[in-house]
Amino acid sequence: MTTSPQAFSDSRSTVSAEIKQLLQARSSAQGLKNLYTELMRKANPQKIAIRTLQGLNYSYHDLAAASARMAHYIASLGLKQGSRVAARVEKSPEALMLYLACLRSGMVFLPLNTGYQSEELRYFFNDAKPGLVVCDPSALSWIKPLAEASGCSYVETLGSDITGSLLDKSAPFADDFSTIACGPDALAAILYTSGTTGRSKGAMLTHANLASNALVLHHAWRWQEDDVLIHALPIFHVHGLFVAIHGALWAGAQMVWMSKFDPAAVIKEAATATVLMGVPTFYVRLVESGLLSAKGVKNMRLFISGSAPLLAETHQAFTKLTGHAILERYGMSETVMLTSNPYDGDRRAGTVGFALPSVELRLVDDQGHSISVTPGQESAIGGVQVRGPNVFVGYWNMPEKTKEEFAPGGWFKTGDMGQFAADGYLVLVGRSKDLIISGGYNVYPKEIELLLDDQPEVYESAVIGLSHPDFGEAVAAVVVPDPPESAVKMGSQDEAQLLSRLRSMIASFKLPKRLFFLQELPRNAMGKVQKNLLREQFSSTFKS
Ligand code: MLC
Repeated sequence: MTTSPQAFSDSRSTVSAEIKQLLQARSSAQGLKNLYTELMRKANPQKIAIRTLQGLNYSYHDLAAASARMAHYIASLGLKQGSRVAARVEKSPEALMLYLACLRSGMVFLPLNTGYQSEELRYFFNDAKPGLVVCDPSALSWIKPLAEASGCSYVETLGSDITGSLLDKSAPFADDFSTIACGPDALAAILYTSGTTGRSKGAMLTHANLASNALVLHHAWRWQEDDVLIHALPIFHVHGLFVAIHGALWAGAQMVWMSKFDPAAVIKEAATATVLMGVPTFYVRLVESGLLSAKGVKNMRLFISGSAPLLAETHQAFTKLTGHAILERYGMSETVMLTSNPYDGDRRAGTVGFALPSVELRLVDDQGHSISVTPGQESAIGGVQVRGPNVFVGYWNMPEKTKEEFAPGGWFKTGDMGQFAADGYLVLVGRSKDLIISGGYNVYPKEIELLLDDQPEVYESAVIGLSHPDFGEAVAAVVVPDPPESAVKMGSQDEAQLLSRLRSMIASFKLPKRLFFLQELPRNAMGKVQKNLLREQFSSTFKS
């Protein structure tokens, strides 16, 4: 059974009609030709699109002109439409222009976390086979050989200070570019998410996936041209790249651009801005800063949280300090945004609200049967499944994995467990997959366990998420050394040594914040490691 809550009922049919029109087949005159065209439809060329804290202003004309020059440069390489452009670059307005240039030239944007180390990049390059790799100038010496080894012929640099060969080579080209009409089903981006097996999967998102979601959120969150979004998220993930940037551009609004999250800077800008999007850690740190007040944020109209569960106590503390109820929503790389608490009405702590217009949600039992939902009654708990124009088309190069993750009828299995409250709010109650979400980043334990188990002093390991006051959950590892009896002798020096070796192999957000040594892992009768017992044993590790 799918939900039909009242929260979005007013806008549901209008938005659905608009989406239908937008996503019409490519032969149609009004249909979606290119996401870029839709994103820039309301753009006033003279208007400031991005203001940086360093005092630089970028108009909508600047975004269009610079992305045109880059699109010309990319087109001049002779890459086939649909070629991948991998970017491991620091956050900058020019990095956003690169994304727009990829859309315009029919390339597939592949953003990569700037924390990724060489083994992680080797995997992404070998899997996605990018035609062009763009990296920070400081990383060229080690990224170029990795890119070339994967068969990539073009490697350019882009610094966060308006430097790099990409800008130099794009500079001579014209300021206008005829954006390619690639149609709704063309891939716009591939976002890698790690997986339960330890192998990362590239979620393929089309122009239609992203455009339909941007349109839905435009209405749901009442974006206006005079909005000013505080943009403090990284731009290599769905949240910062699609939800935040698409929202602002679609409305022709302005962004205040921060290279990273800093509570004092956010609070200063909140005096004149109108919208903030963040992961729960942003809100925890804002509350703790001691700088929040209702007066200080009186111009703000909306605070949105997502990518990880927001604690009810943070929700309540924030309301007490500011008078604002944070709007919590729910999404993932494969589906962009699925649900949202209502703009008008009760933004309920501990819930993720209602299915967005055009998004269908259902809960299924262990056998995969749809759980029926009776209005006015709390539903049973079940696996959350979704379908709609926002749902990705599959994992890059992984047809079997893609098949596994979809149920008959085109329902995508989110891996989250949920329950509908009597009045239709969705409550996420757990995960069916072994996944840790730390400060809004997903970490699959298997990837870290495989790495640990490869170390000579490790016999076996179990990676778990422990409750953490700042990151929500933190990665921790329980290690059985080789030989296991030596666990009793292991101390902080061994822990530091092992962690320092891992640091050069994985992005730091995946690095366990603590390692514990045990002689053996607790196992059930089937031989499965009982991670719940380990989580219990070490539960107070990060308690403040
Ligand atoms: C940084 N560190 C983290 C971490 N971020 N460790 C675990 N989890 C994280 N999220 C590491 C740093 O490398 C450093 O390690 C140490 O922790 C302290 O760092 P910090 O200075 O306190 O962190 P900071 O740079 O301030 O970053 C914290 C943060 C950042 C929360 C601001 O992680 C962030 O911007 N998160 C947003 C993630 C995001 O955008 N997710 C969206 C995914 S899309 P050391 O060892 O060097 O000291 C998605 C779909 C959806 O999920 O629905 O949105």
